[in-house]
Parts: sequence; C-alpha cells; structure tokens
Amino acid sequence: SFLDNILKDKNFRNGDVTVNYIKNNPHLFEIVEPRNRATKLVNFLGHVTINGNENVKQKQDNPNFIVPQIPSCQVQKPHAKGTKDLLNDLGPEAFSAWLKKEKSIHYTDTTLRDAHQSLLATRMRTFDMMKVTENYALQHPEIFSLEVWGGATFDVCMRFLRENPWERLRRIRKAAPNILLQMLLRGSNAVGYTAYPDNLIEKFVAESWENGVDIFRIFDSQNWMKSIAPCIEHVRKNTQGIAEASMCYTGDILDPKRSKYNLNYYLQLAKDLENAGAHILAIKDMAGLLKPKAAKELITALKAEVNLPIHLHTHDTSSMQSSTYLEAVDAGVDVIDVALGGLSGLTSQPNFNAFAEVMKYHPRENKLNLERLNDYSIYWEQVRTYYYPFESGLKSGSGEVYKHEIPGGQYSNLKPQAESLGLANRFHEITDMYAQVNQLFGDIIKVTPSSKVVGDMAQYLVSNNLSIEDVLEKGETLSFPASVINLFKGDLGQPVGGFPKKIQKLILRDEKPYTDRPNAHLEPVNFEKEIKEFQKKFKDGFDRELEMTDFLSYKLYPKVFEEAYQHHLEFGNVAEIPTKNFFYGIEPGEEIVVELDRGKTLLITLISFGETNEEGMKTIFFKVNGQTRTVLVRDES
Ligand code: 3PY
Ligand code: ZN
Repeated sequence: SFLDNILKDKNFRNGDVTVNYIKNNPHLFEIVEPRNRATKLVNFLGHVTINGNENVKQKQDNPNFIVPQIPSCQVQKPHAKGTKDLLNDLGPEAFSAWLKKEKSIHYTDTTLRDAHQSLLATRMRTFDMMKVTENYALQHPEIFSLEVWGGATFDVCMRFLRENPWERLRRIRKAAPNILLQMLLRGSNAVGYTAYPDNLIEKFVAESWENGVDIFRIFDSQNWMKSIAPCIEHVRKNTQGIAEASMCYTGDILDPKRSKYNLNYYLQLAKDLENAGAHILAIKDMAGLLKPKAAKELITALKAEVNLPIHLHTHDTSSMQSSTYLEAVDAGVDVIDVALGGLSGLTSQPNFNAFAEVMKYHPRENKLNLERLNDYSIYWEQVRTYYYPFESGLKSGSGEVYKHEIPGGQYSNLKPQAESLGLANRFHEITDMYAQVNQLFGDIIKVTPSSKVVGDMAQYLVSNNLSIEDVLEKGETLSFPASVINLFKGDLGQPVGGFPKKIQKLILRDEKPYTDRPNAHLEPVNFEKEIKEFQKKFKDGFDRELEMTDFLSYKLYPKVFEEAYQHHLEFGNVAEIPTKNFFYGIEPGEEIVVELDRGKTLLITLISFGETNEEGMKTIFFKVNGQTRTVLVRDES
C-alpha cells in the first residue's frame, strides 16, 4: 500500500523528509502487487513456450529428462564447523599457516563454477544449486572450499540466465555458512574481458567479500605481476579473506626444448607472488597440461622454496589428470580442485567421488562421507539432462590438448562457435591453427581473455582460408579481429618476454603500443555521482532500491545489465522458474509450482492456446492459483 511504500522509502527512513517529500517522490504511489509479478512470470512462460528460449538453439523432440533426486539429509542445523569458521577464528595469515601444516589432502569442489562453465557453457541456474547446497554443506563440513563465483559465471548469470549474480552468491553463502566460498578473479580484468579502473576493481573485491566470497583466486592472463599484485592488495586491504595468487601453467617443464616456461620461471613467479602478500599459492593448469612427473617436480621445488600452502587446479581434457593429482599429493600439495562425478571429467575437473575413494587408506586420506558424496554426484548427473543444449558433444579425452593447449573452459565453447561460423567439420583445423597462432604470437599464456584472442585469430584464419604464411606475407592487407589488435597494443598487459616485434608491427601498423598497466589509462569511477544517476536511470525495473552491487554489475557489463533490466521489466524475476520450464516452456496440462519470495507460491497450469490474431499475437490460457489468466504473446515462431 501507499503507507508501506512510505515506510520502506529510503529518504523517509533517513529522515530526509521535506515539505515537498510526497511531490518529489511520485514512486510512492506505485503499488507493486503480486498479481503483477504473477502476470510477468506467466508472460515469460508463454513466450518461451511459443517462441523458445533464446539460449536454446536446437530443441530435441523427446529429450531424456530425469527428475533430479534431492539427497535426503538427517543432519540437524546448525552446520558443523568447517573452514569458514576456522578462517573467522584465525584470520587469513594464521589460517594459511594452519593449512600448510595439515597432513590430510584438502578438496575444493568446483561443481558450482568451473565444472559447469567447462561442460555446460556456464548455464547452470541458481535454482538447481539451491536445491542441494544447504544439505551438501550440512553433510560435508570437511570440504575445504566451494568454488561458486567469478570467471564467466558473472556475465552468463545476467546475459543468458537473467539472474542477479550477487543474489546467487548471497544465497549460497546462507546455505553454506560453514565452508569457505571461493571465486575466480581475472586480475585487472575482474570478471570481464577487458581492463577496468582500479577503484572499480577494489570496490568489486570489497563487495564480493561483503556478499560471501572468502577466497579470491587471482590470476592474470599473462602471469603479469603488475596485474596480480594490485588485486592481492585489494583483498588484503578491504577484506579478512584470503588472497590466493595464481600462476597459470603452460608449456611443459619436462621438455628441455621449451625453455620459456621452465621450472625456474615458475619458481621465480611463485616467490614474486609470495612477496606480494599472497596467503595461498595456486597452480592454475587451465588447459590440463601439467603431467604427473612435472607436477612432482614443480610441487617438490615449490615446497622447498616457497612458504605458502599450494592449491592445484587442473582440467581433465586429456583424461590423465587424476594421475597428476596422485603425484601432487605425494609431493605435498595442500589442496586440489575436483568436481562432483556427474559434472566432472573431460574439460571439467577430475572426479571428486572417485578420487576421494582412491585416497582411502592413503596416509593423506581426508575422511569424507563417500556414500553421501555419491548421492550428490547422482543429483548433478540427473540435473545435467535438462542442460543438453549446452553439452559440447565431446565424447572422450584428447591427447591433442598437449599440442593446442586450449583451456578446458574454451575448448567446449569453441565447438559451438565453430558451428555458428559454418565450420563444424573443420573443428580440428581450428584447434590446429590455434597452436600455430600461439607460436606466431610468441608462445603466450592462453587463458581468459588471451585465449579468446588466440581463438578469434584461429577462427578468422580458418574461415578465410588463410595460413600463417599468408599473415607473414600479406599481413598489411588483412583486417585482423579487433581483439588481436587490442592484445598487441597492450590492453591485456605484457606477455612474458614481450611481444614479437615484427608481428606486433604487422598487426598494429601505425597504432602505438604501450607497456604500462592498461588500468592506468582509465578514468577512476566517481561512485558518489554515478551511482545516483544509475539509481535514477534504472529505478523502475526491480521491486527494490538499487544497491552498490547492482551498480557494479552495470559498470562491469553496461549493455548486458541494460538488457537484463529490460528483461526484468517485462518478465520479472525468472530465477525461480523450474529449469525445464525456463528453457523449454510448459506443456498443456502441466502443473508447476513457482515460489515467489517470502514463501508465496504460484501454482501454474497451461490450459490451452488460442488463435494468433492479425497483429501476430497469440492468446494463451493459464490457470494461476485456481484463477484463469489470459496472456497475449507475440508469436515469433
Ligand atoms: C575464467 O577466467 O573464467 C577461467 O575459468 C579461466 O580458466
Ligand atoms: Zn579452470
């Protein structure tokens, strides 16, 4: 009601009430009622049913959906104490010392971030996460951390799922208060593909901590200290969380011919990260190139020379990476990244359930409830059936990965990209070209966003039937992808050993490159001024006052935020729609339950379709909580 609006109004609550208060605040008269929200949701369901979901390019006729079984849980709240409680008690420095002394191996579960990013194009919805996260945390307090945020999830949450990534984080935090939550942060690129002003990244780190992140896994796509060090500083200054600084692993330290990224290179980098204030050192093997014997050599050397706990991340693209983990465990690695069985393997992380079983009776076993752990693997296996449009189609491990060095998260994305360019049959030409482009660029580290640049160039060359020789011979006449020009200009920072000068000149022509931090070229954000403009511009979209986190989403992804806003205006909050209906709509006679906030639920049934009128609008008849609701949907089918 009007009175409710006044009581909820920020100006009123701040005592900011002048004679013209009511006149200046016309929004007080806008009464948002649940009926409005129900109508929007039903509109969305109608739209998807008639026109399909923009995410789903090809719908199967009889998909084999399996209704997910939510594991039962007899464990009572409160949650048993876990690593989050320990961090709260000890603070980051002492926590790091504790971890280093631990005998048993620790596990990070990547299911809610990297696993689905690498297998299902990052499309996992909060809806499916929230069904199990609380029980999972209740039953597995021994887990070191859950990787749940950052990387590509931030973008995809808004762009494709039309969700608020901050809300996802807050909900996971609430469901798992006892286990550390971790995110992936791309150094000067935050959770984006380009550099952002330093004060924006600092604010982003502070808010991420406030909303639930404990461990910040920081990396730079060129292992460039000038991009990593400021982020370590942001974490140390603005949070009581953990700065986990990463070395991206590429090449092969066992290969004497590949001396650029040799053991000494990694040891020096690790020391630099330690000196910059890291609490944990991560080895981020994004393409799964770290071979078992290399892991043994690298970790043994790091243990001897660096005084930090070591956290190892890999992707199982080759299918060999659990043997790397076994060697790493014997060499003293402290934490390893794994994914629950149903979302593990191939371009994702090695299988948590299987690895923990293999570790039974090992001197470094970490005792987990393996039976319950299997229930959760099964849950994700079943949930996965609803995500079939995002499967990469990859069927087996690949020995080629050692040659092309494509990161797991990119490999599964490159296939649909190639298909959309009409290059489906030439996928292996693209992966082959990827390796050649890497050599042309001077053997750079390939991880978001630099990996995207190498991929762009490879696709550009293959689709135009060009070879590396063509680039060298007639490069001046070619119009290279913008991302390639930006890379060579310095927008993603400086690679190890610098850019090859001749190629740089060929690509940039008259444009001048720079070698300082890209962020130094950006205007700092004026928070006070800009947030007011932001709140004004977007005030109508959500049934609440916009906050700093919304503003950050907007600053990081302005266009995506605008689209998500328009979507919200039209369809409301779609995060609670069951996944089947979100992607594929609703069938006549099907009855679904959608929870609105504060325990209100809607029981929705599709009754029938009417005709499409002359304006191209189709009538659809729904029943919502027993009452008939008619919606008109533009028929684009
Ligand atoms: C990301 O940046 O999203 C990655 O997962 C890189 O490996
Ligand atoms: Zn990864």
